[in-house]
Amino acid sequence: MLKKKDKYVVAVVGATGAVGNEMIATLEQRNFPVEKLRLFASERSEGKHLDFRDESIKVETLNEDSFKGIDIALFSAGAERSRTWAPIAARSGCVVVDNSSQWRMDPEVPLVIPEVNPQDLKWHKGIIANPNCSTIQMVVALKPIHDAAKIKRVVVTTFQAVSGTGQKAIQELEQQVRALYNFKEIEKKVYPHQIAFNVLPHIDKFLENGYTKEEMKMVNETRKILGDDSIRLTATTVRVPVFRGHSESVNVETEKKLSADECRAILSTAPGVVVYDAPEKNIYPLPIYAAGKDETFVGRVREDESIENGLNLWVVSDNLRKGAALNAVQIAEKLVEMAG
Ligand code: NAP
Ligand code: 12T
Repeated sequence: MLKKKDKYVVAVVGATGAVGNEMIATLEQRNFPVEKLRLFASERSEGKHLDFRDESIKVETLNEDSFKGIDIALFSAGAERSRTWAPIAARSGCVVVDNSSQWRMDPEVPLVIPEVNPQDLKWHKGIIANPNCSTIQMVVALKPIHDAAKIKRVVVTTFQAVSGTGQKAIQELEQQVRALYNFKEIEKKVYPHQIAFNVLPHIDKFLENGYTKEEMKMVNETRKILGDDSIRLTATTVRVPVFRGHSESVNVETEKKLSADECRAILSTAPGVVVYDAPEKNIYPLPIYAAGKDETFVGRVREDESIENGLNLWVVSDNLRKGAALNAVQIAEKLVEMAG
């Protein structure tokens, strides 16, 4: 449990990455009560410094004693590092908010979206998991609908930005676009196919059931967060040549009937949601406008005319903000609020 203090010693593990960078910026922008910030990355980053407020902070490598004196550690250095280091950090008395997939489905680890299930923070044992980016924005939009009309089934297709895969994928899209404009050969290192001007129905690795791991994360994490295993859900996750901002086409079947107007009204008062829905004026959520913002934008709300009680939604959010860094910092803020 976090002890009440005026200010906390905070660590970011994976500080030089796409999510880590955003975590540092988010801590600063939200004025998190940081006493001291410690930054960790691999040996590759030795000697690097990163800015926080008006300080330049040296990036360190991890060792068994790294977490001594740290109150809260935000992890974004990949599942393998989380497997090894999160338990070591927790044993040092530090509360870990982990962004990787390593601990999400562990029954001992709460999986939390602060707007949806903050109560689950009460039973943490030192590690708290941040859900997958695609799951977070979908569930932020689904929760108020579930409360109002009980969701029976969800069919979701995602359109995911390359920044979800990290710095190397951002560079890969940039370099492929540049190469193609110069009639040069493209290089493929991160994705198995060209991502520039293409669409790949493949995120994370394939599993034996023919789905990808990303698709099954959406199914299993949603049930855990909503605490409802009766919800049926099926996903297709797709990579698109967008730098920042995941988009999702979400089809929902509910027990109770909700009209499109009722759904918009419910969503317009939901925490973290902005309804952006005026198709007659070409107004609907777009990743280029969601990038850099905190909210989850919902538009194209319409009834699914093929079933009794169905809705279609278009849900867009910044995968590095609400999908990762912001959700993690909001968890830390809740922990501070709850600290005794
Ligand atoms: P990234 O840009 O590739 O950054 C990876 C970070 O991990 C870098 O800071 C890297 O340091 C560090 N790292 C690698 N090996 C390390 C080691 N042995 N010890 C310490 N640090 C090490 O990746 P990213 O996109 O930021 O993603 C990082 C993690 O966040 C992944 O687990 C990913 O699954 C997760 N993630 C979660 C969500 C979400 O849905 N909540 C969204 C995106 C990503 P160097 O710069 O020194 O190599
Ligand atoms: N492979 O946090 O490639 O489990 O976009 C998030 C994003 C894993 C995760 C991606 C991934 C995660 C991606």
